[in-house]
Amino acid sequence: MLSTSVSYAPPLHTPMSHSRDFQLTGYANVPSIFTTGDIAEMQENVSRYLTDIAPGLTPPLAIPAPQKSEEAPTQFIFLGRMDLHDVFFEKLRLDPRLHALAKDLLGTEVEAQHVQMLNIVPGICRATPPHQDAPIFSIEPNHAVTFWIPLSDVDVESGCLHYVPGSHWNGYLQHADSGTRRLVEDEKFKTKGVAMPVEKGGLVAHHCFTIHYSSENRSGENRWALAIHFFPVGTRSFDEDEWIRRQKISA
Ligand SMILES: O=C(O)CCC(=O)C(=O)O
Repeated sequence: MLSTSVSYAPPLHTPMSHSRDFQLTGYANVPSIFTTGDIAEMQENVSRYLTDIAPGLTPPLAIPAPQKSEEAPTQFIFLGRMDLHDVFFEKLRLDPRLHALAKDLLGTEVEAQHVQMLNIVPGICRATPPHQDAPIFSIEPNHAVTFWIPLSDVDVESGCLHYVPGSHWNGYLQHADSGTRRLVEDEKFKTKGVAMPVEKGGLVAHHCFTIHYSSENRSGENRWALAIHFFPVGTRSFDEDEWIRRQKISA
């Protein structure tokens, strides 16, 4: 029998702390949800998709990067609705680990909507500017989570996401000058974000009102990340103009 009592500090990231972080800050950093084998399989299937499927698709389902020269091979910066075009990505959309996490974060039964791929090609693509996902989704209730799953370790140097803590509390923010309703004022928010490096196998999750952006990719390698969106069961979707009309816009 032990003569001294030992107290153990709770682990830094329990599922409880993910949902608490998400509610308080509008995001959560979830390490090691996938195994090394899972990520290798995702990488193989993304390569196959890029070779066999993407060249037969047109924007917005596959968006090529601007070509540096006519001879340069096509590089894609965005692949949309991969779950509709390939059974591997349809299975990923239904992954029970992701569903359990999304249900916990949103506090309700969920449906996964889209599997997308986002690439920042170094030297060609700009960093992703600050924005909220809500106007892109155009849904009610405005309660959704994006899982962002990089296929390699990402840090500030290679274009990780940055989140503005607590920004989800303010609802929809329109940027008067941007010419697009999807962006919020760049400079103001770029100093407020917290960098979210992710190690391969982990993901970051953000609420649809959380302001987020990426850093530039200076790594010399493509920065591939999958994004999957989860909405509460029964969510209604609107035309974007109609959705905008329905919002109360925060200053
Ligand atoms: O991959 C990126 O740089 C941006 C991703 C993003 O904005 C999103 O998934 O909501």
